[in-house]
Amino acid sequence: MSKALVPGLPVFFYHPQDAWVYGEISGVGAKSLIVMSVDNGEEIEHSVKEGQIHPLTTGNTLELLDDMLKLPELHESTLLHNIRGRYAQNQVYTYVGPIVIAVNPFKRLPLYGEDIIHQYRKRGLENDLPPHIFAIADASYDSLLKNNASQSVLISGESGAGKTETTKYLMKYLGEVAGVKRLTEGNIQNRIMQANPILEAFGNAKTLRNNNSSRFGKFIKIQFDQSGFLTGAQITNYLLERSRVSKQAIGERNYHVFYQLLSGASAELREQLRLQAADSFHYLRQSGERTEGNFVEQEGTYDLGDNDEDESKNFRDLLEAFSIVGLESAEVRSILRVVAGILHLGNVNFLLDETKTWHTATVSNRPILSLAADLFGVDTKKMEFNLVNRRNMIKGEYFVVALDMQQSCDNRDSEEYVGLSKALYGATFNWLVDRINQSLESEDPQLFIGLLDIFGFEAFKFCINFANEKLQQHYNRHTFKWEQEACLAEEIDYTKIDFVDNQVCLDLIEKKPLGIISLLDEESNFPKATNQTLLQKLITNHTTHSYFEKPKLSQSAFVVKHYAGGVSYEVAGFLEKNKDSLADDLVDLIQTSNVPFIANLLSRGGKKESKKKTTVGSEFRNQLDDLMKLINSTEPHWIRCIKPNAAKKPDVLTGPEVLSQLNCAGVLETIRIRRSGYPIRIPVDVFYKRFRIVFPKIKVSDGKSVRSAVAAILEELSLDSKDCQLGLTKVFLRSEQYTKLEVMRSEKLHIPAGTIQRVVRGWL
Ligand code: AD9
Ligand code: MG
Repeated sequence: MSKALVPGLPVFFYHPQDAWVYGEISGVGAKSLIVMSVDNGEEIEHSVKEGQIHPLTTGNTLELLDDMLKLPELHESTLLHNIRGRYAQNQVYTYVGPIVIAVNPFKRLPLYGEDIIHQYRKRGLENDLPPHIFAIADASYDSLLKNNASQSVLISGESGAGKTETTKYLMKYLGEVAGVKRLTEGNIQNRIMQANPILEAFGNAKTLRNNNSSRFGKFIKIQFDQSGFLTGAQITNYLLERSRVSKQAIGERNYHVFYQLLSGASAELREQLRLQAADSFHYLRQSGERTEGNFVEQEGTYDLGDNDEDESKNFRDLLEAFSIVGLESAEVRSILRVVAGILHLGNVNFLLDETKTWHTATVSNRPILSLAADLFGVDTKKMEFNLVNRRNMIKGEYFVVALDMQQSCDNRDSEEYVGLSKALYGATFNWLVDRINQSLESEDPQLFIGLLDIFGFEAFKFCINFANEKLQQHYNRHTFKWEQEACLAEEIDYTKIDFVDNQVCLDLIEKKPLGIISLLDEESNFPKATNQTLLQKLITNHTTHSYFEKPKLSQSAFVVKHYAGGVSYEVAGFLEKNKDSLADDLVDLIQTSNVPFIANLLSRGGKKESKKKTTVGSEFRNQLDDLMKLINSTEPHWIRCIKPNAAKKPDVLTGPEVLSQLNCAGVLETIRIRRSGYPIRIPVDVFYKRFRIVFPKIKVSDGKSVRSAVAAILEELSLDSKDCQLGLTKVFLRSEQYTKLEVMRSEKLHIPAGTIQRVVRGWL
């Protein structure tokens, strides 16, 4: 047993349920230590192995800090202690330098009112206010104006961590502080905010992990003119989870809009759309989750509400949002027709056609089919024909092939294929995003603050992990590589930090022509390919790749070693999920609709015309490329959302879960690198201009260069090289030294304390 571990020593010890807990050594045994902790005033004794003890060597480690870069001692335990202690005091936000860690409170805190918004205005990140996401919003708005440069706020975290709520608060902040130039544009803030209930009705659903889970990713650009007035917004959406329309896991629900419509439709609308109780619709009743009424609030949680009354209100809110965003009533009617039509289509069943010799299918409940066909505005007979037959082109001639039960079901919907209901729903969602964008279009779209509310779920798990890998690279590069490279370029001494760039892993996924996505596409276009041939190709090409593994126990999976750990992908369903196309016959059918909105729904962007069909994988890769280009053209800010417990309860924080999220988000690494480097860098000329007033005797005019004048200033200050270094073009400083300099300058200028501004944010 180590000598240092003596009774009386304060320590953090690892506890399987709570992760790191504070205690005091009370006894030393041969193989373990006795540690006492206090919980609710009660002393508890633990037997702990030496390797699971982290002694507190600095006196004040238990103090809770706003900014974890200032933690006197850096370790998982101190980090968790800080986050946990603050959370217990309802301080859900904590800085890691310019990054905000946001722990979901799962209860309404009085943190977002207009008074609070105005407190944070013009205060940036350096202020004496408690850490807040509004400080990030303010810093980005300020940088947008000062540097005339677009910004992005990248919000990450697992499902239910609070990304979407955070995004909405940021939108609220920006709308509130930016204002509009002309009163006629006065309602642009409102229109932007009202995009949310629409997107959430159609794109969010109750899952086991989050009662209001976003089943798509989004990047929303809030646009400003050069004077900072709000001018508009544009939304890009990513990978809506369409499979939810026809199937949900036990305990989960379909998209909110279905329940809202059924609860909230007027008698007239119910009649027009032939609506019935929710549990008469196959798409709404299979998951066993409540469809109407009798929703019981679990103790201690609060919710958006999904009982009948709440859903009716949500429906009224949705209709109001449609109208504020500017949808015409004919458009709204058409959308609701599609939504209701999809529900009826889900009830269409097939049976084997006894009149045929082969296993061909026929529709077993024509009256239901005719309800769906009427709502879609297409001919019932034609619709039936197209569901159970397919036209194949062979040598320039069309042949009609009768489909079997499975193929007909695939045409309606099925786990892996797009099918008619999913295609119509997905297209409606895209149409809505386009329509909202039209309504929020800006005349002056140059400058924007982009808010990325990325996926916290795993629809096509492979694509989502790919996106996260990309974003992590951006984050790594920004935080780590730039730190190092900037120092090297400036020829200043910089302790090298081990840095692993994940480009090699990304190459495995996205590089052409042999990356996983390319091979997936190749197989998707090859008629005889199967998921097994895909797997074989992947193995043949990548078996020696350092980020690829063939699992020992499975013949049907491959492993990619992502930054957050290895993930095993079962290839079953890969080819099917990658195909984005609905049978041509069904597209043609929908185009014959007598409802113009519906007739145009599936032919957006002339996609159907192109010979080679796009695949989900390559379309996503392109979208992601565009997104990364866009983000790279902005000054980035990060908010890392943390889910404190899986039960969605307030005032509960489960240590191991939080720790693993902090690790995944790279928080520990960030602290290490930032603390070991120089967080402040100022170009020498800016430095000289700003601080020469403190040292009036040092002048450039005496034949000196600006840099040597700055060197003379630094010499006057006699700073240690640990605290400050002069690079070729920049001065590198630790925050404390910089603050001291600003104080000296303010004293010279007789600026009252407290109004010192940090001029350097743009260069950080
Ligand atoms: V998912 O990836 O879309 O499944 P998100 O977006 O990360 O997930 P969301 O923002 O939807 O999570 O938050 C989940 C729930 O946590 C919300 O419905 C609220 O009930 C709760 N939440 C989140 N943030 C806050 C907050 N700042 N204050 C109060 C919050 N409650
Ligand atoms: Mg969300």
